[in-house]
Amino acid sequence: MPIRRILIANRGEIALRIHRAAHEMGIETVAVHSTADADAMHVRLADHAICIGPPAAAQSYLDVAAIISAAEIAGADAIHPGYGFLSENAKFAEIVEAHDIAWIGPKPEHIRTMGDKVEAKRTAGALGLPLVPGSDGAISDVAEARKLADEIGYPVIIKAASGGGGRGMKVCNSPDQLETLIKQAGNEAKAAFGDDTVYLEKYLGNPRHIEFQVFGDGEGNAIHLGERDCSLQRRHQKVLEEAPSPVLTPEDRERMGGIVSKAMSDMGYRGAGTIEFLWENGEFYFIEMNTRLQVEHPVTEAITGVDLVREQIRIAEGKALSVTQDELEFTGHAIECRINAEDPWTFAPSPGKVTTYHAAGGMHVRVDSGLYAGYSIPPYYDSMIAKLIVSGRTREGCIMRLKRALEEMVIEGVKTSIPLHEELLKQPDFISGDYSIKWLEEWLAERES
Ligand code: MV4
Repeated sequence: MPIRRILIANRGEIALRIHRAAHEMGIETVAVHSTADADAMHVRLADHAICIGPPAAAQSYLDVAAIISAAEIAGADAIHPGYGFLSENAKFAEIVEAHDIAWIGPKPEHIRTMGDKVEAKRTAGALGLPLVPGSDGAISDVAEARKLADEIGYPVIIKAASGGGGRGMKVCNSPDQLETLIKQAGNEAKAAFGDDTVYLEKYLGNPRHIEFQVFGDGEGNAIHLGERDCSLQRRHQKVLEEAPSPVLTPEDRERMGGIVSKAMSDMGYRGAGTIEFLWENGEFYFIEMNTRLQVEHPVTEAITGVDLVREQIRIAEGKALSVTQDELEFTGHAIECRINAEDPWTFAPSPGKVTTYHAAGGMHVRVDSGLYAGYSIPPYYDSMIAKLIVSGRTREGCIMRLKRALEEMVIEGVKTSIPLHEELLKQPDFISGDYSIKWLEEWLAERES
């Protein structure tokens, strides 16, 4: 069924990104926003805007009844959840579909499966993805966990089944800490997620985070769009992402891409997904799957030429994937810098009024941002205010272009992470591509001293 009017259940740059894709397809948009976002760029651009509540996300962007009511009142025939907020809430997806509104996202059952990290791992294993050695499912007793940890060798890591994104993890270096850490992890998981289920894995000491973009039509056709290297993170927040990964060969890509797309085809996956791996010494280990569009999707768009949001909308309309695997080509390189309203070195949030704004431009430069001069960045939400994405034929050329683009970018009135990116681009380890998930925090700690 063709979609005529999409309700965008999100805010910020991603709401604008969805609006743009919709309008390029001749589809109307409905912005739903909190009182704090009344002056947001995407609210101004949308065809219809409905205020759904106060600033607190729980009473606006997470208020299912308010969003469904808005969709009914505005006559929206589809909902795009963006990322974060309700995007990986299986119950919300079910409610949307029960109201005969197209859900621009994966099947609710797949969102639910992948949201439970134990289920996700079991499913991934059954589909033939390589796993980190560890417990087969949840840990049910300490003696069993001890036996397993002895077999696979220390250090091991204890993770919460409901966690993800690094929440509720404990690294255990020796058998005498195991019982305490399992109990601690369970208690913390219970308090944070209302579920004390934990599982155990071999702890990888110095991996890279490499994720594959996948797409399915829900009928057994699936493709991969290559990988992104997201190893540069601080406290589980990605800082800079690039595609392709500096460490993969075209053969590695083709092999892993083949494995992930076969897996998605076998499960009948629908829509956009990201399969996260840790990569160490040339081996991939599945850790999680995200059943949504990701912040860093533009680097994939840059090297494939595929508009991922357009593709999501087409699939929700019941159309086929617009490209086959054979037609897809990976061309050149792309890097994204996440620009946050925060102190570049202390990371303290810096909301407030943007007095001057000038976006970078020029060849192969993309800025995804709802900023404008006079806009007030509200203090209630994520601090990311812009994404700067550059592409080029080579990684070296990309880095040069990124330096030039950062130089051009002017954001006054608030502090931003632009100076952090400028320093990062000068680091020999970054330039050579020789970095793991530990690199950024180690570099920041070194700078401190
Ligand atoms: C790990 C790991 C080492 N070994 N699992 C963190 C987020 C969550 N998605 C999985 N995470 C990790 N799982 C094993 N078996 C190290 C991390 C990890 C990490 C992973 C990706 C990117 C940044 C990270 C930072 C710290 C720890």
